[in-house]
Amino acid sequence: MRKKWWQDAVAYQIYPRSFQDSNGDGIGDIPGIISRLDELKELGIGIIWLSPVYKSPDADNGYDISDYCSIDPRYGTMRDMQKLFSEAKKRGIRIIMDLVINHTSDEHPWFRESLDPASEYRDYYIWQKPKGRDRNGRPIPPNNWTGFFMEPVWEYDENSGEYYLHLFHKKQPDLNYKNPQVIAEIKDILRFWLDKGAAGFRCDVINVLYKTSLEDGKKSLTVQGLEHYKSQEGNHEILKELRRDVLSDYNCFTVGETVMVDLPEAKLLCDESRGELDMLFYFDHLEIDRLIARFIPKKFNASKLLAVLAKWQQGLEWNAVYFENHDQSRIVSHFGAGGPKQDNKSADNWAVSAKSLGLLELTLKGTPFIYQGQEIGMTNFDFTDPEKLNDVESRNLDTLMKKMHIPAFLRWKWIKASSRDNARTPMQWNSGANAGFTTGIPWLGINSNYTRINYEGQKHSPDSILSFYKKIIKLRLESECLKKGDFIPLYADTHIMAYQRRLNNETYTMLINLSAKAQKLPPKLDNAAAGAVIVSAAGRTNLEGMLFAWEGALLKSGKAL
Ligand code: ISL
Ligand code: CA
Repeated sequence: MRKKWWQDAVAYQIYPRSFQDSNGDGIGDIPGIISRLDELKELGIGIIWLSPVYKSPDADNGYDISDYCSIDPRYGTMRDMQKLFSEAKKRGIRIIMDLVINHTSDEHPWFRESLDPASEYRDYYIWQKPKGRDRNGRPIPPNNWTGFFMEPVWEYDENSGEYYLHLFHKKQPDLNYKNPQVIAEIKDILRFWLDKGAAGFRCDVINVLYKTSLEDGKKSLTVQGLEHYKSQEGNHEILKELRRDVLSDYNCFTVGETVMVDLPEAKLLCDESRGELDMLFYFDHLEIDRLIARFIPKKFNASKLLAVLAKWQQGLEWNAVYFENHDQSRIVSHFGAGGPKQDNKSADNWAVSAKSLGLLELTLKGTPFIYQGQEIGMTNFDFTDPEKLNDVESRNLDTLMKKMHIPAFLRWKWIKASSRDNARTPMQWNSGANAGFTTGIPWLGINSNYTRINYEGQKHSPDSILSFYKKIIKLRLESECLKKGDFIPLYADTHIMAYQRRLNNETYTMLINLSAKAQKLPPKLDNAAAGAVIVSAAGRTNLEGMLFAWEGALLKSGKAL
């Protein structure tokens, strides 16, 4: 039996370039992370997921890797990395690495070699002849697939007269998982990091590795062609092989980022007896108020949120639980009072909703992942000039929408809602210059609200969002019921939702108001709401039959209700 230590910890995602700069070049780095480990320990963190720090030309901020076994000089050295492992270990914190193996950078030596059709590396990537020629003699791409970044997925190489496949940026060519040599290389990379001290991996887009066929896809508004490579049998086989041949030799775990995954697929990917992934990140809950994945905002409804959460909480043995990451909006700007659709006027509402959403995340079953800055209620970016956008996805989206003659105000509205830059603005440590992130010029604009929202300002205030997170993380870590108890949905309407967590004789009841108006609790919840209030985001000890605006409250009852 594997001891599943990852089920007893709270994880924290670090996006290194935006966390803490140590040398004034405006880019966060590994020594910067080391200097902040005490803060993470104090928060109660047991696992760090480190977004990529490998050598990369940065076409997609490190998710395009040109050397899997070396550290990009901007982030530091391998010695720094080793120090990070050991300093974290001293504080009881394990580190999982970001495993980006669907694609490499086009500057990776494998791809460079692969440009030569005669090279043994040619078959490391997916090269295809044109389908034919058009009337002007121009090559026609091998199929009709569309990609994740709103750009063509086939890039033509004049030299060899063939195309290579890239589901993401053209500087991110997809590896060919029909080639056993590729899998052998990946095993070496896994071993390299596990031997250095990694405690596992967050596996980037891990359900699209295996392209069963390269036939045309069904017409689709989102990613066309998906049915030929999403969660294929060949993909399951690869995951099993990596577990069997490498991962099982170590005391480690994997969390998959699985794009467009549905519950039946997820069940297979996480079924313990199959030996593939330990848990996965799904996207459904963050898309309840969005159209076309996360691009176009639509109305929020709490009962939809509860339905989606319940489906996954009850559908899988163990979930990876998250509300934010480096690709998503800040949760307080998305479901909370910091968002465009909500009342942004009152600082109280911002704080109460940030706390309530934290309470919601930390009272779900699974391993919670907190994203840097979430614990202080950081909000979406506030720059107003599209020129300031860094995210390649947003920039491509803007170009595409321009071609479709979508007016500028609408383009900006949608980009503001969906841009990955929302989560990528630098961490707000204090109210000093550049929010204490850097002494130089930050690589991406710092949100001007840093004088009001920052770590230092919240550290010593017992009522702050940060102090609240510390308190509920502690509560969770001490409760088997909150970590592992069953999830039972109780009630939801447009604004409020309620659920219980139960284990043996213990019952916790969670009530949350996701609206800007106070809400009466329905009579149906009389019994559930009769328990003792353990913690309320509005600081109350007695609910008196209602929830304040944005208030979340956790109650405890001696027995199941
Ligand atoms: O969120 C998305 C789909 O709506 C995409 O923006 C995102 O690219 C997708 O979730 C996959 O994300 C991961 O792989 C990408 C990288 O750009 C992301 O940062 C990473 O999290 C390619 O490696
Ligand atoms: Ca730096």
